[in-house]
Amino acid sequence: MASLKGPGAARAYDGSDLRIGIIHARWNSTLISALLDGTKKSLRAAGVRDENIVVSSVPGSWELPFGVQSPIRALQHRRRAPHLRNRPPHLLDHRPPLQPLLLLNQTCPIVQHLRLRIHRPFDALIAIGVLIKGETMHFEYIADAVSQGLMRVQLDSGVPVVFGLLTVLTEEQGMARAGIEGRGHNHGEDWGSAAVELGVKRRGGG
Ligand code: DLZ
Repeated sequence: MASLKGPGAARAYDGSDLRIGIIHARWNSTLISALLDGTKKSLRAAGVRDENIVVSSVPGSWELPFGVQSPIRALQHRRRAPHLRNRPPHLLDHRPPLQPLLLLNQTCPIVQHLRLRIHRPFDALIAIGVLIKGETMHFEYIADAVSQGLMRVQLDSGVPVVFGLLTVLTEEQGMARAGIEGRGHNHGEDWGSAAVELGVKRRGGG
């Protein structure tokens, strides 16, 4: 029988002009890797260009709210302090610094265009983590704090933060939700689609 779960059918949103940040935890790396692949697959399917998918990691899920907040803060800081604009991009932005190019020709339109892209904010962020319940209360504390933290970042900043945190009781439950070994459904695909839909809507589209 078909499952009733999931976001249901949505119209196709065009992500070709969106910039999406993915911040993932490194704990439970097999599951994370599959979820990351699923997320990128659906972003690309919606037209998001590879150069506009910026991936970064944090040690564990506990660090996800901070990891998601960092690029937003970095951009706000640059806006408030124009004299810092020529500094190398924030560590979440893996493209090389453009400083030498800027020194070479401050007025070149291509350089200006590239510089704008580097300083362009994210349209949506996706936080990915996997918490597997152990024998202690660790799971409950982290799950609750991370959920609250991610919600806070998205409401305080106005940048959509997709909740890609799996909170599972067993590894098997995680595998089914990461679509590993043909099992279940890869939830990362839903997270990518959600980011595109929210990014488009935030811009007033859809
Ligand atoms: C410590 C810990 C534990 C026990 N379990 C997980 C987990 O299942 N998933 C996860 O993403 N992270 C886990 N961590 C690490 C914490 O999230 C965090 O990285 C450390 O406590 C350091 O702050």
